[in-house]
Amino acid sequence: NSILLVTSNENKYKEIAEIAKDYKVELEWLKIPKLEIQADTLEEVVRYSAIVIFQLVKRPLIVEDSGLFIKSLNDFPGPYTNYVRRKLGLEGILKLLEGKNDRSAYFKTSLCYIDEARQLLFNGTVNGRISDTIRGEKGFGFDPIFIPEGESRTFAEMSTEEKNRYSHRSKAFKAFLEYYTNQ
Ligand code: ITT
Ligand code: NA
Repeated sequence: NSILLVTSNENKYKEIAEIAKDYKVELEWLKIPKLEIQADTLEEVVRYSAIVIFQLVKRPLIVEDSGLFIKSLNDFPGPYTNYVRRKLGLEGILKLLEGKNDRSAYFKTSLCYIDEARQLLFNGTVNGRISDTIRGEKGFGFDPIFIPEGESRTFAEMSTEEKNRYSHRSKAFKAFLEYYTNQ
């Protein structure tokens, strides 16, 4: 009775596997893209993906979608983070923030668990700021330009364990795993 974790992103899987070690839940990685709709919220994206994939595989599963929300850009790129990463990249974001004093931003993860009986949504966020330069080799995506509150290092300068102490993803998954293992 394991739960499928649906993601094409190996880094995500590694971060989540590290968290799940501390819980009596078995996660099985299903490495496929999650069929994303274009929507203005992460919640809508994961809900839809979960339903569509559940109809195909008919087993309990989790999908998650994450995004970077930058305050001085009116929370852009948010649900469009993937697209912006591919089209503008890290340098593109740094360019958009040139001359702006407020570099605050947050990462958010929405995860959807679905089985025969129910659909559950959990969120996690981490506040922080966009760095002035690209720093660090670890992690993925926008990690080299995101500094969580209370740190001077970017996520890309931290080990998986350290990132998990702060991250949006670890908060969302811990909330789910607490709920799921205590029901
Ligand atoms: P899925 O198969 O799970 O969809 P993905 O890599 O496409 O994998 P998302 O759509 O959730 O994942 O990610 C949206 C974008 O946000 C993408 O460009 C990621 O690189 C970036 N991102 C997500 N989580 C991140 C994190 O923890 N740190 C840095 N960037 C992140
Ligand atoms: Na996405």
